[in-house]
Formats: sequence, structure tokens, C-alpha cells
Amino acid sequence: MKRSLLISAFEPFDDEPVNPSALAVERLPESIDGVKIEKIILPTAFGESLTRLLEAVERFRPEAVLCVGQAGGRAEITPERVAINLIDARIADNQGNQPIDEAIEPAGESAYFSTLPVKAMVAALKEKDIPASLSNTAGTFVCNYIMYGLLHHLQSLEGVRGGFVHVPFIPEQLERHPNAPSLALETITLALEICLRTIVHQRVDTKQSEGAES
Ligand code: PCA
Repeated sequence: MKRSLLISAFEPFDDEPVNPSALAVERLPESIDGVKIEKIILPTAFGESLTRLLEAVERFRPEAVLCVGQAGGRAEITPERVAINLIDARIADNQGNQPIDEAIEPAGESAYFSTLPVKAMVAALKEKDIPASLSNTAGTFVCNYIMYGLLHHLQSLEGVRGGFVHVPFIPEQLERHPNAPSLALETITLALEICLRTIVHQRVDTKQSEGAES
């Protein structure tokens, strides 16, 4: 069977005109080193985003799933280490829902770790001079929700790896956020390509410290 990876991004939210995750994912090549890249843009909404992602997992049967979202205010590409079983929405999602302090899976684990080679991804990005670091929180909004929901689902799919990467604003968004850091769309697109290539070639993560004291 042909190898494939599934990569997802999100539609704009919080009155932003664009979401860099979607713009970058749309620009990715159709395949990387012979592995087909399946792309899906998800609504930024609790419920429907995960339903649509899991439908795509069933349809494409990828060997790994990488979800991508915008983290406005961050300056680096940040693979996420962990997703927690909690929603605490600071703003409403694109369907007007704003759950506060709700479990994603009431009977689920408190958290799941990414099963992607997150440290190798950070190292590969830095090697190309792209600002990157490992993040220890994916937040408590739709991105954490989808990462947790994906990893929960993958518990029952032997061998399929999954995880999440947050990306910064692109310069055209700074009109609304004059003091925020940003990265060029081309850099974000290249960064995602590097992450996918790392996933294709590396199953076991590199043992090197990406720890933080806070
Ligand atoms: N970022 C949001 C949700 C969609 C997106 O791109 C988040 O970090 O939760």
C-alpha cells in the first residue's frame, strides 16, 4: 500500500482574516520523499473539527497525522509535547461555543504525549536556521482539543503516530497585532515540510534535552 501522511490546518478564527496554518498547508507539495501528503483544512470549532479529522484518518489510513494551528504571539515553530484532557475556551469558537472547564473525554486519560519525533523536528528546524522550540502546552482551546482527541483515537489504531505543531502569525496579520512576532509564510511552509520529512524518516525520537524550568 502507498505510504501517506495526513496534515491538518485550521480556518481563520477570532476575527483574523487568515490562518497561517491553512495557508502553509495548502502550499505544501503533494508528496515528500515518495510519501503522499493528504491535506485537510478544519473548522475552528469544538466537535466538528475532530469529527472531520477522524473521518479523514479513516479515509486515508495515513501512517502518521500532523495537526497544525496558529499560536499568535509565539515567535517560533513549536511542536507540542503534550495534550491535556481539558477545554477552557477564552473566546468562542467559530460556531459560537465557549466551553469552560470541561473534559474532552470524561473517562479518558488526563493527558497524552505526542507520538511524533518532536525533538528531532525541533533539531531539524534549527539546523535550517528556522526558529523552533519544544512547547509543553498546546493551550486549552481547539488546538489542544484536536491533539488530545486525535491521540485518544489513535490508541486504538496500532502504529499510527500523531501530534501537533503551532506556528506564529505571518507579517500581514501584524496590522491587528503591531507588537507580535511573526514568520514569513514561506518560512512556515518550509518548516512544515521539514517536520513532515522528519516524521517520514524518524520513528523514534532523539534523546536530547529540550526541557524548560518554567
Ligand atoms: N489555533 C487555535 C485554534 C485554531 C488555531 O489555528 C488554538 O491554538 O487553539
